[in-house]
Amino acid sequence: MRIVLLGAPGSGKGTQAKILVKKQGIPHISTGDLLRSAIAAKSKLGLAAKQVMDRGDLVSDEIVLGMLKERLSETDAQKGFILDGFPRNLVQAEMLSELFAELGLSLDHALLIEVDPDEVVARIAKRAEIEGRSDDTEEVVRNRLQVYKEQTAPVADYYKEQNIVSEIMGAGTIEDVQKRIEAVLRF
Ligand code: B4P
Repeated sequence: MRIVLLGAPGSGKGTQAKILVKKQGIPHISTGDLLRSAIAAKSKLGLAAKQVMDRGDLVSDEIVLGMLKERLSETDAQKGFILDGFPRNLVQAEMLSELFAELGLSLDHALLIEVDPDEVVARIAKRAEIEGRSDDTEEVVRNRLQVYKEQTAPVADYYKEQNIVSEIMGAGTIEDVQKRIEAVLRF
């Protein structure tokens, strides 16, 4: 199964993806995690990405697509995957469609997790206290939400035209959201 998770920062994409990995037996591929690993490895790419991420802006499409292609070519991704954080804009959505066409693959589900913006800010503030991520400060989170509204929200419409979007209410506990996702995937 090939799934794309869509939703604002803090909507629970990464959180739900980690649970789905266990249930579906397919890997979780997060472009945010791939970028954070590049930063931790202090690679040239990572250093360039860090400056962009610390502002809450999007890293260049070519860099992210390059990393993603490499990850998708690994053995564990051949049986399917949960894509988290990609595509982040319409250009990336088109790049993904082209890549899938080349590989003869198709997407089964685009799950759009919907959460109220105030809830998102509160969740990320809580994570900031625990993890101290440099892009989780209030000012940067507000920019990430603006970038989501302008650049990422249209991706849901792109997939709606393909009739593969399921809207998931992201309010409630992590378990509540998980149950809603499972109900959709059963069909
Ligand atoms: P990401 O790593 O994708 O960060 P995110 O949007 O905050 O999502 P994440 O998955 O971490 O959080 P979640 O909602 O699960 O991106 C970071 C940056 O990387 C971007 O700003 C950008 O610069 C760059 N980037 C990534 N992909 C890119 C791309 N394709 N192109 C260009 N740039 C890219 O969870 C948030 C918090 O909420 C957690 O603490 C969690 O515990 C909590 N939570 C989740 N569900 C909850 C619930 N139901 N109730 C209460 N709390 C909940």
